[in-house]
Amino acid sequence: MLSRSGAAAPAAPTTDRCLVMGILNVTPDSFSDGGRFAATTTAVMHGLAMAAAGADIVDVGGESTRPGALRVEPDEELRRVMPVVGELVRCGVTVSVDTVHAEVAAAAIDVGAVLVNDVSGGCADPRMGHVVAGTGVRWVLTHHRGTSRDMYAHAHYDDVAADVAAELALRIDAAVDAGVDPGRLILDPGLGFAKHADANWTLLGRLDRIVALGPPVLVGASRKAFLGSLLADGAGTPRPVGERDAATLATTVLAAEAGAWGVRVHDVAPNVDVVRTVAAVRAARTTPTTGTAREPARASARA
Ligand code: PMM
Repeated sequence: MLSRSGAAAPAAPTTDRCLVMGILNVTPDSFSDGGRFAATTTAVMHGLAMAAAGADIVDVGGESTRPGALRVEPDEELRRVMPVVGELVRCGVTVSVDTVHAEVAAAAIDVGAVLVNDVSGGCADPRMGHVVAGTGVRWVLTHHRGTSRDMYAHAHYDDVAADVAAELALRIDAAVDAGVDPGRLILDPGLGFAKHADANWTLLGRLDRIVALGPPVLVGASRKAFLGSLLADGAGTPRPVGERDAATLATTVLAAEAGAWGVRVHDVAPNVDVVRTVAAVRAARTTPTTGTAREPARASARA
């Protein structure tokens, strides 16, 4: 597949373990790191730091998706993300673009982004499927209902794992109808998107339902509000965003153990340690061992 500029589309990384996608929000108002990386230079430095810490992909986004956030026009989003995407690619970093706008996706792909992370699951911009089909990049379809402004009005499920799986299956069909190679799709249960805490916990516990759909699965739990609520203090005040990383690591263990393709996280280095550890355990399960090498010496036991 060729990008619009005619270059061969680079491949997204593959490894024998769950991938780690580092979050780079180039926005003034993201819930977790709002404003910290709004300046291009700071953002690029943070992206490079995440890559150095072991991120397999750096996910650059220019529009906050926190509940109640207003939509950003594509022109403003382009202004925010393009210098960062371009510079990170130039430095050899594997980059995805977190956008629901086809125009932004196309521009990012043109300078070397290898993956479109679309939190609308292809619903926000009907041209997105065409862009993805034409360039051959990977496309994350995230489960959502409504928009950031009204998502909680739609947060009602009969059986959240079954409902999310069924709705993601419809998004796969729509993507394939738009000409996208199903092998390029990645699914995301969309934790926090039109989901209250109980729904997020259920989905984390039933990731097998999403994995069973077939495509690789990405999980984004990092520092989200449901972790803050769980860890609230005695007065009911949620744990601050910056103090949710241990809980995030627990979700990474669960996701990797459930066979997720990747986790989208803020604090890259410890999450890389986690996915490597889970991979070692999973590999050990399938590798027969004789036990002779590590058995304690019997002589001393007999003495
Ligand atoms: N969450 C956010 C933004 N983008 N993309 C995917 N694929 N999955 C997510 O769960 C997801 C996302 C919101 O969180 P942030 O403000 O920390 O980026």
